[in-house]
Amino acid sequence: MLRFYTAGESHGKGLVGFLEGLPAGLEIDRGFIDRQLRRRQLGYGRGGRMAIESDRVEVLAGVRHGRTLGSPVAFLVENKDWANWTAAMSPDPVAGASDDDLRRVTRPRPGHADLAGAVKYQTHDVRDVLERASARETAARVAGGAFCRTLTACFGVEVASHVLAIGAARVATGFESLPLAAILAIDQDDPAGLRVADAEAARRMAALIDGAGRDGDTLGGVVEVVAGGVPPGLGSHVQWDRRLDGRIAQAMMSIPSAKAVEVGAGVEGAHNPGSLVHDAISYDAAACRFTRATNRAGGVEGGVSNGEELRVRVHLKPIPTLRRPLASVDVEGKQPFDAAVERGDVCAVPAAGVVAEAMLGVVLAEAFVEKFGGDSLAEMRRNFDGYMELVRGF
Ligand code: EPS
Repeated sequence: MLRFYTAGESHGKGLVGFLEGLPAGLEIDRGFIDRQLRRRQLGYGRGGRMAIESDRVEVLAGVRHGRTLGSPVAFLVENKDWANWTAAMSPDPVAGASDDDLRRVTRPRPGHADLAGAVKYQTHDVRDVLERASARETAARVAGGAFCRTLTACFGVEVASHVLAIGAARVATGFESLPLAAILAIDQDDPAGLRVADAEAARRMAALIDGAGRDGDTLGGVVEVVAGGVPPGLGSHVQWDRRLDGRIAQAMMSIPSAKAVEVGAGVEGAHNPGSLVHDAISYDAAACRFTRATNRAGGVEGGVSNGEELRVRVHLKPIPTLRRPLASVDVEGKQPFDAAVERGDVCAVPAAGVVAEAMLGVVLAEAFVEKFGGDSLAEMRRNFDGYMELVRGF
C-alpha cells in the first residue's frame, strides 16, 4: 500500500511530504523532481510569489546514496517567503504583537476555503484556514508525485499535460486529445508559456489573462493530463472504491480550483449515441495485443485500465483571490465589507496541469504497488514481467 501525505502552510517554514510504500532500490533523480517543481512555478499569469520562490526538494529520509530504502520517504520544500512571515506564522505565541503584525484576516474571500473553514474550525482569524488551503501546498504534491512517477517510469509509464482552454479561449478541435508524443513536443519548460499546442489560441489566452489582470480579475480553464505505457489491468470493476477512474477523479478533484473531472471524451459522450462513443476492438497479432482505432474511453473501461493512453481533463474555476474583491462579511462584526485582498495569480491553469500530472503519478504508483507489490524494485519488476507475459499470452 502506498500512502502520501503533505503538511505545511503557505507562509510557514516549508512544506513537507511523506510517502510510504515505495519499494527499495528505486533510483531517485533530484534533478527530475526539481524540474517538476520549477515547471509548477511557470506559466503566463502567475503572481508575485513565484518571483520569491525557487522551489527545490530536500530529502529528509528514506533515500540513501540515491536509492530508496523501502522505509518512509520524507522531504522538505522550503518557503523562502517564510523570512517575511516569522511573526505572523510563528508556531510560538508572539508577545505584544498587533493584529497587523500577525496579519489577521477576518473578511473571507468567496470561493476560497476561508468562510467554510473558519466556521468549521471555529476561528475568527481566517488566516488559520487560508494558509493551508492555499495552492502553495501543491508544491509538495508535485515533489511527491515526482517520486511516484519515478517508480512508474521504471515500467514504461510516461505522463504529460497540456492546456485546452483558459477562460473563453479554447484550442481548435485538432489540438484536443493530442497523442502523448505531441504533448511532449510542446515546450514543457517555457517560463512564460501556457503549454498550449495551438499557437493562435495561446495568443488569445494570453490576451485574456492580460485583460483579467488589468481588471483585478482571475481566469480558470481546462487541462488535459495523459499517461502512456499504462498496462492493462490497473484498478478493478469488482468494488466501487477500486475503480481506477473513480480514484483518478478523486485525486484530480482534490486539486485546488478543480470543479469537474472528465475521463476521455466523457462530457461529449453523454450527448452521443453508444455507437459513436465506444471504441471498437481489434487484435494486432504481430504485437500480441488488443487495439482500438479510437480512445474515447480515455484508457479505462469498467474501472480497469485497458492498455490505451489514460486521458483525463480537469476543469478549473478561476482563482478566488481577486484584486478587485467581491462583497463579503466581516466574521467578527458581521458587517458587509469587501473580501480581503491577498496576493495571488491571475491564472494558474498551466501550473494546475503540472499538479494534475503529479496526482495521476500518485494514483498510478498506488495502483502499481497494489497490483505488483514487492518490497524491492527487483521483486516488483519480476511480478510485473510475469503479469505482462500472461497478458501477451492471453
Ligand atoms: C501559490 C502560492 C500562493 C499564491 C497562490 C499559489 O502564495 P501567496 O499567497 O504568498 O501569493 O500565490 O495561491 C492562491 C492564490 C490561492 O488562492 O490559493 C503557489 O505556490 O502555487
